[in-house]
Parts: sequence; structure tokens; C-alpha cells
Amino acid sequence: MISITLIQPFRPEARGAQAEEHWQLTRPFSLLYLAAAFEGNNLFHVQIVDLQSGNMRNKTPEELFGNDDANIFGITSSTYSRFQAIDLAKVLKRLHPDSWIVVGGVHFSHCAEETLAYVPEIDVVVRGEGEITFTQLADRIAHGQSLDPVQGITYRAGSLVIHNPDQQTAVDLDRINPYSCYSWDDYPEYLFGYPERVKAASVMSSRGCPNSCIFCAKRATSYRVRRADLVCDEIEMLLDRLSLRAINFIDLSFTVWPAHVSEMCRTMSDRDLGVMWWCESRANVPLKLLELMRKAGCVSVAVGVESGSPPVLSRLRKNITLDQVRQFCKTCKQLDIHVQCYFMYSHPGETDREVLETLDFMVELDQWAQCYIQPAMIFPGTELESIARGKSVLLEGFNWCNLYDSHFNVALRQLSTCPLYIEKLSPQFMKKVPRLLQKKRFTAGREQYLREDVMDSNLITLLQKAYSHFFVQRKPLPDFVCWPFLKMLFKRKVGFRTGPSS
Ligand code: B12
Repeated sequence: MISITLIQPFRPEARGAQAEEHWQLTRPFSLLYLAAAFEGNNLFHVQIVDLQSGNMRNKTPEELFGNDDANIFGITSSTYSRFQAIDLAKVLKRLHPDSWIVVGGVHFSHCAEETLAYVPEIDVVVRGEGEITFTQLADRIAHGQSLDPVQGITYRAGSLVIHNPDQQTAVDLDRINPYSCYSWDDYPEYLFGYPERVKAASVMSSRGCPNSCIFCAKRATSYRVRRADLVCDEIEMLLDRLSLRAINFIDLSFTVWPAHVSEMCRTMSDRDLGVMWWCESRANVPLKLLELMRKAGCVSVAVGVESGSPPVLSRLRKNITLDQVRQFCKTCKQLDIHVQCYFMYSHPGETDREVLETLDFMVELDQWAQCYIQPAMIFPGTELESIARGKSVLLEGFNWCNLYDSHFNVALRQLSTCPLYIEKLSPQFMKKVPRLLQKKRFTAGREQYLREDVMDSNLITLLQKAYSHFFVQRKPLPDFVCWPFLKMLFKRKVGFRTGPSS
């Protein structure tokens, strides 16, 4: 029997970055799907070791894997955890020189040759979806056969690195086994973007995305859906087994294909699942779809808006308009769906003025949605990476295996090991962006309070809020609730009361 150990590497040290606060321990879906692909195959014994889960974090790789005589070690990684994955590969090769060290996942898929050139301890990189490619690879390793016919891998043969063609067979989503052997406590998860903490689990209803946004690591990948009845079977099983009433869909974009959304919503409604759910969507969906989604239990949606400047949106190949975003958010608010809008700044060619337009747009959307912004990050395989190399934003000689550690990232509260796209904006301006947004929000909030038609009720609300904030919750007041502002409000109110004729 051939034994395979699949590993999620240690989590990176985030050094006070935003990433640290928002880090969520998530089921290593990739490894669970890979393990499920071997189910019923008696030639292999597969185990998963998650180094991010509680009881593993204080152990060393030597303690954990010294006695593991696996024939194949498979390591998954995102760009965030690439150095942890590479370090682990080195230790495993030292401990077990005869075992195969295979890596995969969204990061290594896009820099396979570079990885093998710089990390001699790694034997094979599996590119793209792994279920078919990895089972074929393991089978050939088990039988001592050449790796030549295995599509979708890059591997080492003596001193050569061989890059085989991409895998041509798409994984059939209706045939993959959802993995179910974990408890909710192993991977506590909540409904994303929802104001209350509602216990949830993740489910996949599609893979791939036909869109070509320049910053996305999974852009223009073959889009396929899973049959709605199978997805709902899995949801029912999860709700029942884990005593849940909420689901997060981990599809790249749940609403790519309206017919799939309709079918999913119809099946969820017909089965009366009573489930609340979150998904990612694009802003240019037919608005009727949102009504259908709400009826089927959708209560929270995330949208990548990226910029409030139309020329920047077109450079990003987002294919959305600001008006579509407005209509999307407004409709969601009317339907009582919580919306999270994600923005980035420092895009290719972006100027200070264009960033300010984005901040203004975020403030406008505040009435309907929760808006977040962070600097644009470069991931391998993206068009942004090519642009960055072309414009020397990534310096000549940059490679994804060499140590990268930026203090400036930390100043912007981003993980220090992932390069940011910095072209036209000055470091001083980039640091100021969160404060500028805060200021714009305060000004907008103040203007709202000064609208004469609502001033009476606003003054009372404001005073109540200020009292509760300051005396009851003992929190600092928002900047604009300063003494001169209150004085101005009183003055205006008096003027308003006496009316224009006096
Ligand atoms: C759930 C999710 C999250 C969750 C949890 C992340 C986590 N800790 O794992 C949350 C919401 C916290 C999150 C946050 C972020 N995320 Co996220 N997230 C996802 C999402 C939607 C699903 C990931 C997933 O489980 N996919 C399903 C599995 C089955 O696919 P897979 O991982 O690619 O695995 C397959 C293959 O790659 C391969 N494979 C994978 N590993 C291995 C290993 C071996 C040995 C082999 C043989 C094969 C193999 O086989 C698998 C099965 O086919 C993806 C988008 C997506 N749908 O993939 C983005 C994605 C992973 N996230 C991304 C990003 C950028 C982020 C953030 C940086 C966003 C931000 N700016 O803050 C943060 C990072 C925080 C973090 N902790 O990593 C990027 C990653 C880009 C990159 N190069 O690393 C993705 C791809 C989205 C995108 N479109 O670009 N994310």
C-alpha cells in the first residue's frame, strides 16, 4: 500500500497586519477534495495533517513527521503561506530523502518552473485542479512508471525541469465526493458579512470564472456548475449533521450563470431548507435574480467593486459600471440583504485623484453597504504580475521563492511577504488613504446631520448617541461631534425654528 500525507502548512506570521486580525482557520478544502478523490481506492492510504489547527501549532515538523513514512507528501499553499510550504518541503526531504515531495494549490500552479528551479527539495508541482492530476500522478508513482504522460504537472527529471501540457480532462463536479468527516468545532465558521454570529459551513456549487479581472489568481478558468440537487443534498446533510442553519458558498462567483442561480434557488425553496446563506457576486447581475436569491434565504453578499473611477475599472477589465453597483447595493438594501463591497487602491496607472474618487464612491455606498479598502496585491499568474514586471514595480530578478519582507506592507497593515502594486502613488499618500476615508465619512455624516428637514430628530438622536457613547459605553466620540459642531447645530436649529420670516 502507498501512503500519502497531505499537509496544510503552518500559518504565516502576520506581524500585526490586517491579515492577522482577519485570519480565519478554514477547512483545508483543497486537501479534503484530494483525499476524497482516493476514497474506495485500496492501493492508497491517505491522511490529512492541518498544521494550522490548534493542537499542531506548537510542534516542530521533526516531531510531527519524523516517524511518518509516507511515500508521497503533498503540500497545499496560497501565496500567503508559500514560505511556510517551502520550509516544510525542505525539512520533509531532509527527513525522508526517498519520499516524493509534491506541492499544489493556487500559488504554485502559477510559478511551477520557478519553484522547481529554486527549491531542489520539491519533486513535482501539480498545476490547477488536483483530483484527476494527483490521482494519476500517485498511480504512476505507485507503479514506478514514467511521469511523462501525466498532464498538468511540472516535474524534475535528473537535472531537467519538465513542464507537461495542462490537464485536458475537467473534473466532473457532479462526481466529486463532498468530504464530511469533521465536526463544526474542528473548524468553527460563521455566516460571512452578517451582523450576528450565525454558525455556518462552506459548500461549493461551481468552480472557475469566465471573467478576466487583471488582479485575480483564478481569472478566465473553465467555469462549471454542480447539479443543484447534489449541492442541496450536501447542504441538507451539513445542516443536519452539524446542527446549523447557515451556509457560505465558496464559489469564485456564485452568480456567473443566472440559470444556475435560478435552479439553485428553486431547489432550496422547494426543499424548504430554511437556510440562510452568503455568496460572492458580481455587481452586474440581473436585479430580478436578487429577489429570487432573497426568497431562497440569501441574507449576505460580497461584491468586488475595486474602484470608483470608470477609467480604472476598465483598465482592471472589471466590466461593471458605477451605476450597476449603485443599483445592486440599493436593491439589496431594499430586500434586506447585507452587502460587503471590496475596493482596492494603487492600481496600474492610478493617480491620487482616482483614489479620491473611489473614496467618494465608498462614502456614497455607505448608506446601503459595508465598504472596505486595501492596497492592490500582486499574485503570481495574474495579468497584474506581468504589468508589474514590465513596469519594474516588481524589480528585475524578483522571484516568488526568494525571501520577501516589506516594512511598508506592515505600515499599511498588510502581510509583509506579499508584494503590493506601487506605481504612481507616493508612500505618504498610500499611508494616508484610510485617514482620508475616515475624514470623508465624518464630513458626510456631519452633512447628513445638518440637513434641515431632518434636523429636529437628528439633534435628539445625536445627543442620545453622544450621551450613550461617552457616559454609558465610555467610548470616544466621533470627531465631528466636537463642541463647535454642537454649538453650530444648536445655532442652526434655533434659526430653523424661528423660520425665514423672522
Ligand atoms: C474560502 C476562501 C477564503 C477564506 C479562507 C482562506 C483560507 N484560510 O484558506 C477567507 C475568507 C478567510 C479568505 C481570505 C483571503 N483570501 Co481567499 N479564497 C477563498 C476561496 C473562495 C475558496 C478557497 C477554496 O477552498 N477553494 C476550493 C479548493 C478546492 O480549490 P483550491 O484551493 O484551488 O484547490 C484545488 C487545486 O488548487 C489543487 N490543489 C490545492 N492544493 C493542492 C495540494 C496538492 C499536493 C495537490 C496535488 C493539489 C492541490 O487541487 C484542489 C482541488 O481541485 C478562494 C477562491 C476559490 N474559489 O478557490 C479564495 C482565494 C484562495 N483567496 C484569495 C485571496 C487573495 C485571499 C485574501 C488575501 C484576500 C485579502 N486580500 O484579504 C485573504 C487571505 C487570508 C488567508 N488566510 O489566506 C486568492 C488567493 C490568491 C493567491 N495566489 O494566494 C483566491 C484564489 C481568490 C482569487 N480569486 O484570487 N479566502
